[in-house]
Amino acid sequence: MMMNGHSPMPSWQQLLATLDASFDSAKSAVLTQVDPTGASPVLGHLSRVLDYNVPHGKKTRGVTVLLAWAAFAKDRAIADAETACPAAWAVELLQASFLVHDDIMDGSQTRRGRPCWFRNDGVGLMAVNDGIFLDQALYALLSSAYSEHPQYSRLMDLFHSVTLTTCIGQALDMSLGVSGLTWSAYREMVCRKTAHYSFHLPVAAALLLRNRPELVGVAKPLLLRIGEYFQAQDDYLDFYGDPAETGKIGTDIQEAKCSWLALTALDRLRAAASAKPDGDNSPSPSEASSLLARFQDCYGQSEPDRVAAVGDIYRRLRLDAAYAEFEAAEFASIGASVEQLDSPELRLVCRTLLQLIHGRRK
Ligand code: GPP
Ligand code: MG
Ligand code: MG
Ligand code: MG
Repeated sequence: MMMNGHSPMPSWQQLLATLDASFDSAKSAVLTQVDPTGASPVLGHLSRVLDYNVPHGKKTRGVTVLLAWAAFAKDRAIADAETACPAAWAVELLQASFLVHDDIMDGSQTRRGRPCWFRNDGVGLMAVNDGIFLDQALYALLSSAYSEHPQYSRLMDLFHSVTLTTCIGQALDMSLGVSGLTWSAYREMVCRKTAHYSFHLPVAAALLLRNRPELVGVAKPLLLRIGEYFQAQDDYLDFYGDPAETGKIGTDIQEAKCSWLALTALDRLRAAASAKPDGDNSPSPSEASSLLARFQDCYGQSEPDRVAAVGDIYRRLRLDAAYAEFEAAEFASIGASVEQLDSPELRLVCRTLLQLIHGRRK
C-alpha cells in the first residue's frame, strides 16, 4: 500500500508484530504504577491476569490504533508505530476487561480457545475484581505514556464515554430478550455494546494522538456501521462458527440473546406463517406456525434438546444462506460509503478494516 508518494503503509502483520513486541513494556508500565517497589503480594496475581487475558486475542482493535496512527504519519517508518502502542494496549485492556465480565454474564465456557478466566481454578468471582483491574489498568498505562500530551484529557474522556456507552449496550443485551423485538432496537443495542469500543474508539484514539481532534467525528458514522456489521458476524458465528476457529462456544440460544439469527428466524417464520413466504425453501403456513411455537417454547432454555431444536429451525430456514446474502449486501453498501469519505487517510483505514473483517470465521 503506497500513498501520496510517502513510504509504504506497514502491513497489518507488521503492525501486529510491533504491537506484540511492546506487550512486556505495557505490562510493566501498568505493574509499576500498581506498586513501584515490586514487593506487593498481589503483583503475581495481577501479572497472571494480564498475561492470560490481554495478549492472546486477534488484537484487531489494538492494531486498528496503529493502523490509523500510521495512516496519518508523514513518514510511515514502522518504528513510529511504537509511540501509539500504549494507546493500542489500552484499547486491548478495555476489551479484556469487557470479555472477562461478558463471559461471566453470558455463562460462557471458553474464550480464545481456553477456559474463560472466571472458570480457572482459584479464580471464580475474583474475576469480577480482575475485570475492574483490567479496566483501570488502561488509565495507568495512558497516564504513564501520554500525561503530557496536549490531547490527554480528551483521550481520557474518550475512553470513559465509550465505556459508559458499552455498559449501556451490555445492559440492553442482558435485558432485551427476543420476543416482539425490532431491528431498530437490535441495531441500537449492537451499536452501543460493540461498535463504539471496537471501531470508533481505536480510530478516535489514534486521531487524538495525532492531534487531529477535528477528524474524530468524521468517520464515526461509518465506523459504527462497520461495528454493527461485525456484531452481526459475531451473532452468526455464535451458531455457525467452528469453536476450533472462534475459540468460543456459543451461548446465544440458551441465553435468549437478541441476535441477528434469532431476529431473522422470527421474521422468516412470521412471514411464512402469514402466507408471505420469503424465499424458495420457505415453510408452508402451517409448518411455519408450528416452528414459530416451537421456537418460542425453546429459545432461551438450557436443556440440550431445546437448544438443538432452535438449531434445527435455523437450519430448516437456511439462515446461513440468508446471512451470506446479508453479508454481501452490507459489505458492498458500506464499501460504497467508505469511498465517499473525503479524507484519503480515513478512507484507507475504513477500507482496510472492512476488508479485514469481511467473511471472517473467527
Ligand atoms: C459482545 O457481545 C459485546 C461485548 C463483549 C461487550 C461487553 C460489555 C461489557 C460492559 C461487559 P457477545 O457476548 O456477543 O461477545 P462474545 O460472542 O465474544 O461473547
Ligand atoms: Mg458473550
Ligand atoms: Mg454478551
Ligand atoms: Mg457473541
